[in-house]
Amino acid sequence: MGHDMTTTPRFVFLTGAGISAESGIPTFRTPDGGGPAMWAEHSVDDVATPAGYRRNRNLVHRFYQERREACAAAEPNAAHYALAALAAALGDKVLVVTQNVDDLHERAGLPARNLIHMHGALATAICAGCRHRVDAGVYGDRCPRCRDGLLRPDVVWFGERPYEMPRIERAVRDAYLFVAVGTSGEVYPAAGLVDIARVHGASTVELNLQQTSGLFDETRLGPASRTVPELVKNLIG
Ligand code: BV8
Repeated sequence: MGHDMTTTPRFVFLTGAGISAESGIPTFRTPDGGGPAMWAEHSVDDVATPAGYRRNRNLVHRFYQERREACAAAEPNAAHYALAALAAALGDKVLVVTQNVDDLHERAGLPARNLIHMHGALATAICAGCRHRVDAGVYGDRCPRCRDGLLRPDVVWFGERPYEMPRIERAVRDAYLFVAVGTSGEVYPAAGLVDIARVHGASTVELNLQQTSGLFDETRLGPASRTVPELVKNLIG
């Protein structure tokens, strides 16, 4: 999944479920008008942990297949497009680290080299045995490479190591500006990135509907579809 970054990113964005809320994709913990929060409808233990997967693979496959379908029916919003425009203007100086597994950043035009899915992606499946990754794939199918393992959601569950942490931490350490968009800051190690940014001298900004913690230099309240384009306009004029 990795791409070597020829230039050290200076503008690092951490996005969470809130950036996709206005695209109609439910967030995890905060009912955002659209419908119930995701974890209000499904037990985290049953659908987002390795133990839950071992207990009932079909339930987990259905949960992620439903989210794939919801994601396919959703469209990127102005916040996703604004980050793609920023990357088009500033190239490798921009890195978006998303906790989201939807593909709305990609569909808004953000290049793969400017994006890290630290919690995985619905667009790919991975072999539970040999970790071979395939595009989409049908969960539960035999792995086309080892023919032994079964394809599982390519998603980082609780208790599993998030993807590309060394690259993410390096970028956050070197950032001028660290912006958290639409995340509750409840899940680690993602929620700890702002501390690393601040300790290494970055300016830190939170874009959210509500302030989540006092850890940011600045909190700008409002829907991401307004606050992200405004901030991008500040950055590229
Ligand atoms: C790990 C799966 C170790 C994919 C998810 C300290 C250090 C390290 C770990 C831990 C720690 N303390 C506890 C832990 C364990 C655990 C954890 O953090 N638990 C929490 C609950 C206490 N962390 C882990 O298990 C992680 N793994 O640490 O492994 C390790 C190390 C080495 C080797 C082996 C193991 C793994 C965490 C990843 C879990 N997977 N998802 C999926 O199904 O999607 S997490 C899940 O929550 C999502 O992926 C999501 O990314 C994440 C966070 O949610 P948010 O994106 O913030 O969404 P939320 O609904 O919470 O908030 C939405 C926000 O948007 C709100 O603030 C709202 O106000 C705002 N909003 C809404 N609408 C808008 C808006 N903002 C702007 N505009 C709007 N329109």
